[in-house]
Amino acid sequence: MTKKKILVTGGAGFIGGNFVQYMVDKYPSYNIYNLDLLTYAGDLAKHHEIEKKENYHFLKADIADREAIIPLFEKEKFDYVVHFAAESHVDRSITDPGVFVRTNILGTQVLLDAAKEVGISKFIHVSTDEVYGELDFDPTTFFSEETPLQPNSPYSASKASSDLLVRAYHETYGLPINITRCSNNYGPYHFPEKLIPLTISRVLNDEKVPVYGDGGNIRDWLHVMDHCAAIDLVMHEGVNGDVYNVGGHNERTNLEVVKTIINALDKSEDLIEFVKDRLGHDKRYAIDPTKLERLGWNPNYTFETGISQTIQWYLDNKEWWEQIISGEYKKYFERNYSLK
Ligand code: NAD
Ligand code: TDX
Repeated sequence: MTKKKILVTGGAGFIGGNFVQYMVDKYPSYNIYNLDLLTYAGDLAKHHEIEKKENYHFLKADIADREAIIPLFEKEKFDYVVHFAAESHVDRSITDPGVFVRTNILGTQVLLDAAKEVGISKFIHVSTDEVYGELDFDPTTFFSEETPLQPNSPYSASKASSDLLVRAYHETYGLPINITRCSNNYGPYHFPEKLIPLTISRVLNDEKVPVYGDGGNIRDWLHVMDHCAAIDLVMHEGVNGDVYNVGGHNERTNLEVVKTIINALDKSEDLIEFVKDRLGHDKRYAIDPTKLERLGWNPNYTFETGISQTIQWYLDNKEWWEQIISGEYKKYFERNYSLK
């Protein structure tokens, strides 16, 4: 029997990387192809344990490069595409939106054209709750799959645009698809420009932690392995054409998150430095995951168990994040913040 071929785009990044490892281990009967351009956010060091496995393959390519992507699909005839590759950092989208339009919108369209021309079993598009815009602080309100799209940042606008293209290829050409929209992920291999790994790495180095505005903005935290299990389920059981929200009811203010980490590491809250707010900073995200729960998904982690596991992982894997914060990223951080 020929092995199913699963193309994972962005598999050198944070969530795609965890998903590739999860799939390679769980499904020896599938061939997993990790396609990634290896931008500043991608690295292959994280895959040292799986890179010799027979069912893991790496392809270096740009999803927006039509001349590379279409022939690749013609040659490999993938069964599934799980599409993570994107520019993912909101702050970078505020200073440089152009690359977000190219990668997130044009890159998705190239992949959709390739999938349409060659024919696939399903295209799973990994999106974000940020496409719904922001909620106010009323704790009884949540994003459902029917919430209108109202993205506020150049990042979320580019993701919403790609969601609409995926939907259109389903409606117009009958391409089999699912779209998933998850809340903020955290866990191993999270790039240290995002709030949780930034806080852990800076606190461990006794450096100030920049908290935007008054720290009262709320995010709904999802452990990356719970997200991987959700995508696996949607890939195999999701109803063709449907959207699924992914989130585990773990709302915290940013200040609560930062204080939790500082206290777990037994450091002083004096490390907190309130800085200028992010432009257009969304107040609150919160997911209603009922539809996915009906499909059979439930998170394994609470925020408490997940954050402890994550902090321990950063303590055990210093060499991974230290080599990142010592390079190009250090220059980015210095350009964007003026902290001691
Ligand atoms: P990430 O920034 O860690 O990784 C992105 C990966 O995509 C990197 O490996 C990068 O090299 C690759 N990439 C970028 N441009 C590319 C291109 N042109 N061609 C090929 N590869 C390219 O991102 P992440 O946090 O792992 O997010 C993955 C996906 O999940 C994104 O689509 C993001 O919008 C979505 N998402 C993320 C979160 C979160 O909390 N991190 C939450 C909701 C949704
Ligand atoms: O230094 C910081 N200080 C701070 O207060 C940083 C980097 C962030 N913040 C705040 C901004 C947000 O309210 O913390 C919150 C989380 O910020 P990020 O980690 O940048 O994530 P967010 O902007 O919420 O977006 C994330 O979740 C949704 C991912 O980066 C997106 O890719 C995903 O779609």
